[in-house]
Amino acid sequence: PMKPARILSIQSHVVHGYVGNKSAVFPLQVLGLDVDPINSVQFSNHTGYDVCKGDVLEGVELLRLVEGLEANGLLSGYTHLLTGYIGSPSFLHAVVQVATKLKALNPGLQYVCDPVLGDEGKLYVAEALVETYKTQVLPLADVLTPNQFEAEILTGIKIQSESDAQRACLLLHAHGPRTVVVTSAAFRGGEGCLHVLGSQRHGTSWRAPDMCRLVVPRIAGAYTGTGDLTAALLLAWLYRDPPRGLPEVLEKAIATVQAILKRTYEEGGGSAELRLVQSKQDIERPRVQVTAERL
Ligand code: PLP
Ligand code: PXL
Repeated sequence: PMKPARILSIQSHVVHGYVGNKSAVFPLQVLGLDVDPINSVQFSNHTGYDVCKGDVLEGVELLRLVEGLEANGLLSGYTHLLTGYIGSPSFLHAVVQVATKLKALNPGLQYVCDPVLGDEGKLYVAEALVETYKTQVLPLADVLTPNQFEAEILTGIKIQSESDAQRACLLLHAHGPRTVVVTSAAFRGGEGCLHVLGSQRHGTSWRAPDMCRLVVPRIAGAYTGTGDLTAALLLAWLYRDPPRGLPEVLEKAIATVQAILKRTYEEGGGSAELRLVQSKQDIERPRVQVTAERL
């Protein structure tokens, strides 16, 4: 019997729509994991709309909430920390302090870090965050879920092929995380598809990590919150630990992402909010269409 999962999820809240905690909490709950959300911002909607209003939590305010949890003895029960988009260096520093404290209280705690820096060649956070991620966050992270661009920024490796992505994973492992999933990568010649690359280092040995790949059709449209959704599903399936290990984790998480994007495309025409609530069954019982190959 597994220890019941209790996740501290530090992510954005939006009143309307599904990014950050709004796209992570529901899938985690549907899969039976207990999640305590801390909202790092509260915005009317995601930043891709014409107007976005709301407030940002300061690092000291995050630390105050964590102090309250600690004073009631509620910090020691967490099995996972999940973090996503972080907008300021001071907030990232506070997250580093929280991760350090949680690990001191529970050495088995898994920190699942989505190092949100940008996409498609564009950085959308302050440059100063990159160095903090490299030097302070990576050593604490157990699971890292960069996209292709984020893996490039964190490693300095230009990723144009699968072997480039594999080299990037090796370098990321060397800085801390035992599990790395490059959640989407596009290579020349493969225009209509996206590659997902998973890599898992062995406990303490020098053996080469186990790697696997999944190739899925790219679903037309521009969606926001997909990365947040993917990281949450990977956390849940890693925790559930299916028999075939990482390849099966990738298959199940990505099957759900694809089902949700397909529904969002069909019902919303390619630029809508994720059809998350409508996809409850695809979260509970992903129908795997594409299998992951071991490399
Ligand atoms: N991740 C996966 C696994 C996908 O299949 C897709 C689209 O098909 C996306 C993400 C969305 O792609 P992006 O957000 O990179 O445009
Ligand atoms: O999905 C990343 C994300 C998180 N939080 C906020 C966002 C976005 C993407 O637009 O606007 C507030």
